[in-house]
Amino acid sequence: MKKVYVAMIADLLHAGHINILKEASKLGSVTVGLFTDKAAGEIDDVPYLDYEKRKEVIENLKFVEDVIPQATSSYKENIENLKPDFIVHGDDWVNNSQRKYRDEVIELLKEYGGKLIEIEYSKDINDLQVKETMSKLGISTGARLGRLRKLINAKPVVKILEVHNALSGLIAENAKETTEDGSEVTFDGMWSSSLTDSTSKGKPDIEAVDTTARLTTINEIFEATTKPLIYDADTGGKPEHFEFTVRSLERTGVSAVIIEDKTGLKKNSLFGNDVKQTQDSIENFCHKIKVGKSAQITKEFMVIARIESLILEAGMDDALKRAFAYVDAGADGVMIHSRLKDPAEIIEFVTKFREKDSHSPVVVVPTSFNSVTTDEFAKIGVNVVIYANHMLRAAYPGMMNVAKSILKNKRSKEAEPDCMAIKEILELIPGTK
Ligand code: SPV
Ligand code: MG
Repeated sequence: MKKVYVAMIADLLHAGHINILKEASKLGSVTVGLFTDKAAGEIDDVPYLDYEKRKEVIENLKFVEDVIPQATSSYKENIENLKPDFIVHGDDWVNNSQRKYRDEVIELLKEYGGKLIEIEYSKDINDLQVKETMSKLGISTGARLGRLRKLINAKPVVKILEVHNALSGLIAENAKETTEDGSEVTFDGMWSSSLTDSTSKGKPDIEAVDTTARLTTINEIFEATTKPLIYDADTGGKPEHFEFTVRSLERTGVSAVIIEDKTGLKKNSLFGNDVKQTQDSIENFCHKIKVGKSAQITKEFMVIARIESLILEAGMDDALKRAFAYVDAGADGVMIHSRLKDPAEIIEFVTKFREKDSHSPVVVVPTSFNSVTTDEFAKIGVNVVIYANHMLRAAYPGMMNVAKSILKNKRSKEAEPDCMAIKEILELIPGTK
């Protein structure tokens, strides 16, 4: 009996998968290399169902003899161990971001005379279409909430975009780009920024917009999107109040809250010491973290502690001391902030933190140190990168320029090229026709 190897993620099993497995079984005994969540994360596709659940489905298919994990997006290890006579794959990878793995497979098979069989990719049904249909149906509160932890565990780095209303939420949901290496990339989730939510409500970023108003924005965003959201809760307020904030966020389906270790009247961090800002004591802030952690009901919700030592020029040692203390107090991760253009202090912090703590998630907000790429952050051990204010900062100048152009020209004709076409806006939101 010939050995046949088929690698798949099989998150949402459909006729396309069955066709490949059926064809593969005609060649011999089929072993499925089931992508682990981490392996799928490497190709920017984190499954909704975890490995064990997917395995249960696949191993019960009549075309499948055995299921083994494929732990990386490269097929090398499993090919070398198994030496299959055939590898069967859809022909879609000839031209997509997985081409490099295809090239490697061809090289490896050549070494012992194995053969690659490519089956015509089912255009009428594929993963992307199924996922798009699913996202139109929406997502349950619990599934959205739990998604962030899954993404952090599976992906080299999680990319988060600021949102301040449903429309910017739709950009985070739908924006897609192909990078230089041919990979198709999307954002993984959203950031409800205190700065941009306050600004879009015409208020300063000083905790003046209350939690109810913030949650109204989030509910509007959640009606139009499916991706997970991280909530900027400023200082978290008094511990007694933070307890209720955690409950409300969880009930809404928010995945994580970030609180910063400041006290008194909060000002935006990017002011640094240009304005009066006071850092909380380690003891008080650890207490607040503990209150938040004991208030949550689900096991997936995350309380992330944000360290302001570099912002307030309290030094690297203070930043690290606080990071370890906050993790000990139960924080599910730390966010380190800096307002310097030079990323050196952020890199130093992450490197030193990782020397002692290899697993706690680290979050960065590269508004000032914007020269570093998400891949570079991933390499030094950052887990989550938040682009914290860019949607609102992009929208405002566009709107102001058009408003001024109408005033200047006493008509809107000149502003038209800077506006989205009417046809486009009419069709932007599905269901308007
Ligand atoms: C926010 O987006 O509101 C933040 C990040 O807290 S920063 O503005 O950089 O402080
Ligand atoms: Mg903020």
